[in-house]
Amino acid sequence: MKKVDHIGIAVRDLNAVLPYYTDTLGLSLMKIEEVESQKVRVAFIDAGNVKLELLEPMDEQSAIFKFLEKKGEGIHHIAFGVVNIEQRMEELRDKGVQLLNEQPKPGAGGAMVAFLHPKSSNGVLYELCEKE
Ligand code: CMX
Repeated sequence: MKKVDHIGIAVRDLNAVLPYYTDTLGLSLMKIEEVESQKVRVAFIDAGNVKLELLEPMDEQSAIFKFLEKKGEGIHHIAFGVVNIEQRMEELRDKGVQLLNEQPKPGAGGAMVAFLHPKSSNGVLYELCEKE
């Protein structure tokens, strides 16, 4: 678990914030997609050695909706790229880390993802993310 794959950032309105990333910061938009399983519309921004994942809630059931209501826009999670996500999850469980998923779920970009509870990660929501 040595590589950060992306940083998730909660936003209220994807279309409204995109020009800040592309025009003001001069970064490239890689793609926009809807992730039904997480109820989010996401844009991936190429930030060189890491991606920024802008997350807009699709509805009020989305974890991002609740986050925005409580904390407002900002950094939501940090995702580690992993190989063999199920094994990583088992190792972390054995070390007493609380996982938010029993099994990996389909995430953005065709990845399988799982989340670690911020309460057992010193206040940070971490994601494990395995690409095919
Ligand atoms: N980072 C750090 N702490 C967070 C947090 C975050 N993103 N979201 C919530 N918390 C903290 C809250 O501040 C709260 O702490 P206190 O009890 O000290 O106030 C605690 O976690 C519980 O938070 P809550 O607002 O009551 O929210 P829930 O318990 O309903 O849910 C969480 C929190 C993390 C369990 C839930 O959001 C979750 O299951 N997340 C995983 C899935 C997800 O985030 N999906 C969206 C991204 C999808 C994608 O990347 O594709």
